Amino acid sequence: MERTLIIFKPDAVQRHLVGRILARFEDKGLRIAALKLQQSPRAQVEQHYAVHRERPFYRDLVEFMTSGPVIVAVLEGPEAITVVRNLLGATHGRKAAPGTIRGDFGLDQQYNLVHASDGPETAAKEIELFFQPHEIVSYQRVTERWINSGG
Ligand code: 3AN
Repeated sequence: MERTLIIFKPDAVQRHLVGRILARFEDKGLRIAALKLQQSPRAQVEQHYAVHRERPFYRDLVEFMTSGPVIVAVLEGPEAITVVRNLLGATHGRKAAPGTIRGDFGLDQQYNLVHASDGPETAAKEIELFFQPHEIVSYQRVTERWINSGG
């Protein structure tokens, strides 16, 4: 089992797409382990995107991510990090394959709807940055054995 952090960015909230996108993650069989709406503090966003600090789009990105509320979530499942990245598609909405979330819902590079962790180390760091341990819930669904045979 893996955990990954996702952020419904301000464009997803403003465009009323959160429910439809969250449904895709649920449809896939991923388990919601944590979920909350927040107005992100600037310092938290700066830390989250620290790897992009030197990139020309960094300031705009921080402005965008603090421009309105976001919904942050932890999703759980086998190989959840890769599974979620594949569901999202390429960074740029215009290049993302049809059938992916970005491919179906967006045309833009910055307004690309959802962030998702890109590896196990970043996932652990990002989950710690956005959630207190008590906000993450471990539980079994009654459908579990029909979703994951262990293979
Ligand atoms: P991803 O979200 O696919 O992991 P990253 O980590 O390369 O993409 O970029 C982080 C965020 O920075 C993207 N989600 C997007 O909002 C923004 N971004 C990336 N590249 C650009 C760019 N060239 N111009 C503007 N914004 C960008």
